[in-house]
Formats: sequence, structure tokens, C-alpha cells
Amino acid sequence: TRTPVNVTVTGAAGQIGYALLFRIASGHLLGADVPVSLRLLEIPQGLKAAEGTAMELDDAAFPLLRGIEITDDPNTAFDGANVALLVGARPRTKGMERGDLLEANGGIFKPQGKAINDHAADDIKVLVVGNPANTNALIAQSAAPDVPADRFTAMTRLDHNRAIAQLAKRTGAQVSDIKRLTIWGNHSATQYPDIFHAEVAGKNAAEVVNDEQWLADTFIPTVAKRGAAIIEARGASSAASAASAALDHVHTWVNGTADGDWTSMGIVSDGSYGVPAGLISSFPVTTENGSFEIVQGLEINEFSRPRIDASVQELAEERDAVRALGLI
Ligand code: NAX
Repeated sequence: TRTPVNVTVTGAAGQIGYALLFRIASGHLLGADVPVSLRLLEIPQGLKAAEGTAMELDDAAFPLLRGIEITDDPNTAFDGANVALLVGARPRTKGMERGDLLEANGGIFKPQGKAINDHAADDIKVLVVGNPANTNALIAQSAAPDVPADRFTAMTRLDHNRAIAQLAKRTGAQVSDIKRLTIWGNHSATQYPDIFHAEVAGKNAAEVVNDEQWLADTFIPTVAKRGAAIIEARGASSAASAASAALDHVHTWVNGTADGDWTSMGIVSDGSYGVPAGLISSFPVTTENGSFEIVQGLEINEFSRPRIDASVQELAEERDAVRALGLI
């Protein structure tokens, strides 16, 4: 029998954690034949609720679930971790400035990055979900100098999936007919969902839509502000869809993109497409055998260029702010 893969989930008692853990345990993260062992990291106030979730995981009798450990110590949580899903973060509360938010999250992601550096398995793969996801990933990555930088990624897959859903609705296509969509930049309201290289049932998506006004005034803001629309409708922020996107992100990273398609991931820039090297920005990527490459050679038109640049500029400002705070 296979050795279980150690999967660490932070913020395990939160609403994304609740939606995520049962699907990891049922094989949707790594595959239906891969046993998993879960480590749940919470802050002390969250431990009791995490224990409740662990009781329910026991009660589901998942054949692939080989163990659950609950702790408030990052060094224990990341010991031998093969996959780490960093979901727990400090949300923005009333009156909090951006600097306060970055500082509070630095207090979480810097020690977690160090614990990953010191204790995780050599093949560790990290996905940061907790916001501000790209910059939290940058903080964790900077605190882990012994881990290859490309093992730290930030989640823009929810934005990617939201964009596919909106494009499918507009064109009357099935989501499975949509390929090669790209989210560029930051997981924030400045993100740029790009359909110029996308395909709808094999045809160029921008040509099928043929309406730049719709792109600028409807599609882009609908995708970028979807999180706020969910809060407005549901009275709580996206949880099951965020968990689903986290599973998709890791599953694609480990198992590969389909031929002729790509996905969107927040990854450390190598300078491609004018994104300053070192920023964690979303790119079109293909994956194979557990590693990924940025799709090269895409022509960036004059509709896309300023939108990519604006989101990347925001990332550079966040990086400068956390640098000034001594967090990277
Ligand atoms: P919840 O507030 O329900 O849960 C967060 C959990 O994290 C809590 O149980 C809390 O005790 C725990 N926590 C806080 N600090 C911790 C620490 N230092 N170590 C371990 N656990 C810690 O939030 P939830 O709705 O689950 O959202 C989690 C994060 O995902 C938020 O930052 C949210 O903004 C972010 N999101 C990111 C998305 C993305 O696409 N990248 C989309 C969905 C979501 O908004």
C-alpha cells in the first residue's frame, strides 16, 4: 500500500476549511487512489471547532484518510508536509488600513514560511488561499530560503473558474468547451481576466464574443467583483467555490494540464510579460509531472497591456509595503 501524502491545512476550522477537508479526504485533491494524512493548524481559539470537524471526518469513514492531527504549532503542522494549503489569514476589519492588514498577515505567513522551510518534506507544494493571497505567498516564500521559490503559489483559480463560467453563459457554451483562459496579476479587484487567447469550442473567444464594451463594462467587473456579489447574496463569503478552486489548483499542479489547455496560478515571476521578477503574480501556466511553466509567446494587445500593468503595479506596491515593514 502507498505511503499517505501529508496534507497540512491552516485555518481548518473556518468556512473554507469545512468545505475543503471532506473533499481532500475523499480523494479530490490528489486522486482517488492516493491515501492522505491530514494535519490541521488553527489558532488556540479555533482548536475546539477543528476537533469537531475531525470528529465528522472520522464519522465519514473515508477509506483514503489515514490520520488526522490537530495543532496550534506550525512546526508540528508542517513536519513532513508534502502539500500545504494556507487558508487561515487575518481578515480586514473596520478601520484597518492596508499597512495594518499586511502587518497582521506578515505575523502569520512569515513564521509559517519558516516552519515550512525547517520541517516540510523536500517535495513540498504550497498554495496560499488566505488574503491578500499573492503578497502572503511572497512573505511565506521569502521566509523559506531553502525551498525552491516556485513551490510557493497563490490562488487565482477561483477567478479563473468564475471567468470560465461567465464566458460560458455569454456564449451559450458548456464550461468544458472553454480553454486557455488567463487571469493576470493580483487576486484582487485589479485582476485581469483575459479572453483574447481563450477558445470557445475551438474558436477564438474574443472573436466569438466580438464586443469589447461587454468585456470592459460587464465581463471584467463581474469576475473581479464576484466575491463581493457572493457576500451580498449569501451573507457570507465564497467558501465551497473557493475550496473547489483550491482542489483544482493542486490537482492540476500534481496531475498536469490537458493537451492544448492551460490554467492560471499565482507564481513567482521570472520577468515574463514585463512582470518584475520575484513578484507573485498570476500567469497562464501549463503543468506536467508536478512542475509548471509559464506559457510563452502570447501577444498582448493594447486592450490587455494597461490592465495587466495596473494589477502588477498593485503587486509591486504591496511588495514595497511589506519590504518597508521588514516582512520580506
Ligand atoms: P474564516 O474566517 O471562516 O476562517 C479562517 C480560519 O483561519 C479561522 O478558523 C481562524 O481561526 C483561522 N486562522 C487565523 N489565523 C490563523 C493562523 N495564524 N494559523 C492557523 N489558522 C488561523 O475564513 P474563510 O472564509 O475560511 O476564508 C479564509 C481566507 O480565504 C480569507 O483570508 C479569505 O479572504 C480568503 N479567500 C481567498 C480566496 C482566493 O480566491 N484566493 C477566495 C475565498 C476567500 O475569500
